[in-house]
Amino acid sequence: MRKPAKLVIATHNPGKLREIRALLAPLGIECVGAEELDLPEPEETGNTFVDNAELKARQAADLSGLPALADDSGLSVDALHGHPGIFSARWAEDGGGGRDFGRAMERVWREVEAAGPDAGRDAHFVCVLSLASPHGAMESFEGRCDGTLAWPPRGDRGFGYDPMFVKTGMTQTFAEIDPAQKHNISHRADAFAKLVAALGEA
Ligand code: ITT
Repeated sequence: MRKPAKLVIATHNPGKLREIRALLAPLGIECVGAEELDLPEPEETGNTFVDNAELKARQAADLSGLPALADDSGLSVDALHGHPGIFSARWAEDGGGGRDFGRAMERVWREVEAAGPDAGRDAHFVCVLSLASPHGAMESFEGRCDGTLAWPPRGDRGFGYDPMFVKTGMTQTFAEIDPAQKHNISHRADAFAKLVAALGEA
């Protein structure tokens, strides 16, 4: 796919929107958020990160008539056989239409402790970025960031599970470091580098 002049960022998550805008800024692409266009939030019916990223990108491209970039991401914990994974946002649902990541992180930690000390504390974030054209083309790029879980959660920057995630080789959580640093080393940055390389080759 060629580098688009204008792109819909097909997410309703303000934390992701901030990060994707920062990643796209150097590319000189005009970005518009899904909420600015009043696009509905699709139901994530897929069984994989790729399925869900592609269904979000496809819906936004079809409804807006513009190329659309969607992100499906999550935290996969080894001791929980990859959970919450694609259910990362759903583990935070508070029953009243909102999200409570404090509660979601507590559930992760509770289940990790229940798995016992031998299960370890390793985890990784996954991010799939899907770029859909309104004419039917679709390309997806997967990024990953390995690390370990920290408890209790630390830091008030970032979003989602950032306060309990320490990237391998680091000591601070993703919620303690400067967001600009996270943008260089995260699962989203990894996927984004692959996307940019593919656009450069088009
Ligand atoms: P959209 O579908 O509208 O993009 P969402 O929040 O529902 O927003 P996902 O279904 O992809 O997105 O859910 C992924 C969840 O995983 C997200 O809500 C975060 O809490 C978590 N997550 C993803 N990337 C993260 C990151 O960089 N840091 C911390 N948590 C992250």
